[in-house]
Amino acid sequence: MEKLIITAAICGAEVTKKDNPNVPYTAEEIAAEAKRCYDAGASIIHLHVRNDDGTPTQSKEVFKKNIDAIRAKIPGKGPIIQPSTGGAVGMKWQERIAVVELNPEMATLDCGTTNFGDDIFVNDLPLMRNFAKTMIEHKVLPELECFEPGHIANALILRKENLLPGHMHFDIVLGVQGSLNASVKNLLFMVELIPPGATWTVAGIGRHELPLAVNAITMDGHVRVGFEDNIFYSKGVLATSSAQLVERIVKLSKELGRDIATAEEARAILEIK
Ligand code: KMH
Ligand code: ZN
Repeated sequence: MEKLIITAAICGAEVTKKDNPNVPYTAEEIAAEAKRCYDAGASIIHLHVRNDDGTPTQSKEVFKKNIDAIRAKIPGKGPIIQPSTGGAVGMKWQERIAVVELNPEMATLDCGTTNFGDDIFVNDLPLMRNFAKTMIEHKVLPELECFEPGHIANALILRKENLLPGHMHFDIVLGVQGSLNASVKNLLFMVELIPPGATWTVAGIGRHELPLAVNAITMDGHVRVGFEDNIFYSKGVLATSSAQLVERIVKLSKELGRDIATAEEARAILEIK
């Protein structure tokens, strides 16, 4: 099997220190958390950023401060940093996409509108085309976030329109309230829609993170864990760091006979030049 790419989603836009005091907010906290996850075996850092009071922001300047802090903490080329262009529900598309101007190696491209708890997370096809074009201009590899099967169909529309010319890497997010629920059956169904040559990772929300991750390890998929998706290590026990969740995936994957990709190996798998 291909080596396992572990993405650490260390911060998110919704979870707060009230939910888990270990959620990082400041650039210093985020850089330290990114380093812990990288040292534990994560090759991609999925990045949201916050104002110092913890409110989510898509400010390009704040992203730059956080990315610089991560790069300063980790010697060498370090992890693939994958900023979010999803941001938080309700943000304007102009603010969401601005981070791509920093030319990160990857960024998320959310592939369709979905219910998101009580809210609606808006990603219509014109917005997707606009984001995909901007990523082409800045040579950024999109991570195709799909919350339900129709989102994969949307990505394939963009592929046909030549707006996703590079390697296709899908992130199957299951268990967001109001969107497709998390089950192995739904994961299988989504995976079967993914075209040959593409890769995929799974992000199970809450208690679904671990079982879906273990299934992905055995299915030649990849895994995302971290506070954005899940704040617990086990029932009722808060995780001390997203790195604790990464460490467990490393342990389980090795037990299952699958080695962990370094950041350089992840770049090769994802065809990031
Ligand atoms: N915070 C969610 C509304 C992404 O990073 O692209 C969207 C999200 C997806 O987290
Ligand atoms: Zn995100």
